[in-house]
Amino acid sequence: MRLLVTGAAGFIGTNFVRDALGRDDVERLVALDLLTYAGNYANLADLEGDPRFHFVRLDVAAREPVATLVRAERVDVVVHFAAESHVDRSIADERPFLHTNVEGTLALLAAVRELPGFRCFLHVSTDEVYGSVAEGRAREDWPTRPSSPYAASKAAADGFVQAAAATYGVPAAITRCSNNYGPWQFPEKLIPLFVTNALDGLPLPLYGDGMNVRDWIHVDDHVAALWHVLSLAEASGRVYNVSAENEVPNRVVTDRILGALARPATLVRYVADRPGHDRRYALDAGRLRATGWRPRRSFADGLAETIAWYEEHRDWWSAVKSGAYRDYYERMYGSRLRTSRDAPSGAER
Ligand code: NAD
Ligand code: TDX
Repeated sequence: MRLLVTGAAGFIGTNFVRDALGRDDVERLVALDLLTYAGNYANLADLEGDPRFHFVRLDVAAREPVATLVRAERVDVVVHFAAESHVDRSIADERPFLHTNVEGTLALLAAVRELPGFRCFLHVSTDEVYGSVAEGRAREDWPTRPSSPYAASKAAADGFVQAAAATYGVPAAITRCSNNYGPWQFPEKLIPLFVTNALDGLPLPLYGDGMNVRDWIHVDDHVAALWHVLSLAEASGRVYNVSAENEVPNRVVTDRILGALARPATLVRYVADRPGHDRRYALDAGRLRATGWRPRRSFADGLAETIAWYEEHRDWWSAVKSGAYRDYYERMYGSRLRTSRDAPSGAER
């Protein structure tokens, strides 16, 4: 494979690239990333010694440079992670989400449309496109009902990938994965934020009543699912849900983090809810399971290992949580924490 991995310096991209370079079917790996606030070159710097690895700092939505790059590198597989990925930021300003998630995907699709020998555009999407799942588990044939600007931008990108497959015959597959956790996750997302705050004795800001449910999967299981989908050679724009079918309310995740770190429950602060907050995500991964993929990590083991990783990598997250992050944190949580409670309003803890 001659791979182009976009968003390579982000959370899942980093885990994917580090895994890819351990495989002998990877002849070339071009890692593209704009290095926004969420991208961190330090995650990949030690890979520069591998002659197969080439890092390029580029905006994925820059059509001409992207097209030139894929031609020059004779890319035959694209794994497209590059995105603005945080729901709260999309509520504050949707424009970067339209640019990167939609225009970036369109630029890549245009770049590979007539590329000789091109085999697969693997579009890494999300369970959020289905919206809140009141009952049962979302299947791939469910309609998309995005609640946040982030989810709307991902659903739009999914549509453009399917349209490119149908209209221009671009070989493509789409994966929709549930919430990931693991090493190198930017500490704006629930698990790394709460682990690093708890390590520093800072408040853990739980939204609403803390009973929203997320379907958690270890990033290694997501990465393995992506390789599995690439191996299926099913490139007609088909969608595959990726999930360990592991639904956990946020309060329970929080209690487990506090328990693992032996920190007091008094760190938990109930804050004003996220607008449009999806109550529950739950995916049916039957289609992918039927092809032989299985998640390997239990949530108990995966979460314990992840917490240990953050304990051992304080240098990494201390650097990430300095500078612009402090302004972000104050904007996102400052006034909410000042009006927070130690129990959800009108409910039992
Ligand atoms: P992340 O925010 O950690 O990383 C995103 C990366 O994209 C960063 O390195 C950033 O610098 C880069 N990027 C942003 N804008 C860019 C641009 N214009 N050009 C080039 N690079 C740009 O995100 P993540 O959690 O690693 O998610 C990766 C992908 O997986 C996203 O597409 C996301 O929608 C999807 N996904 C994530 C999860 C999850 O739980 N984290 C679950 C399902 C799907
Ligand atoms: O401070 C917080 N307090 C809180 O209660 C944060 C950051 C989150 N939460 C809640 C909101 C959600 O119910 O925790 C849950 C998880 O929140 P996030 O980590 O922000 O993830 P989520 O909104 O579920 O979206 C994630 O999963 C799907 C990723 O950010 C997406 O990129 C992915 O597509």
